Amino acid sequence: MKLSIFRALGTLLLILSVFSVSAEELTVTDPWVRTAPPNAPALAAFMTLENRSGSDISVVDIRTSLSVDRVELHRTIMTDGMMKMHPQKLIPVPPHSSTELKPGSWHIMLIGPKKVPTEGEVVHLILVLSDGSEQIVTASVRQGKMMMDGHSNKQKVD
Ligand SMILES: [Cu+2]
Repeated sequence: MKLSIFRALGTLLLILSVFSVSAEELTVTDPWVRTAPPNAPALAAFMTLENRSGSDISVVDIRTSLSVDRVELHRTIMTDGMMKMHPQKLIPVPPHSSTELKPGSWHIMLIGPKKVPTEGEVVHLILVLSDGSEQIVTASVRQGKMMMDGHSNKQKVD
């Protein structure tokens, strides 16, 4: 009797591990959302994505617990001597390497927040990966440099 329960449990664990393979291959470190004034038109989220697998993984979409108009994937690139952000279709994480989302580089843009969260609050982000799997990330809201990466409150976010 006990044996069959263990066997059933083993089978269940096996099924669960098969379903979570892709999520485990992408490791997310230090997710955070940068503090912004209460009237900010957009918020930036950052984290480090590490791909431990031998194949390409990319983040193709983001959903969030925060009420926003939309979410975009951005990359800040130096253009004509100015740091400008460009919307991207995906954030690639090559095999056995990392992509760092940080000010002045790749980032997630939460556009049109109904209410800007304050320092210390948490924001849940769901990363939708290229293979259709999803990974939930809890980002804490904290201060970061504002002017380094082409974002300012005067800048148009579209
Ligand atoms: Cu941006």
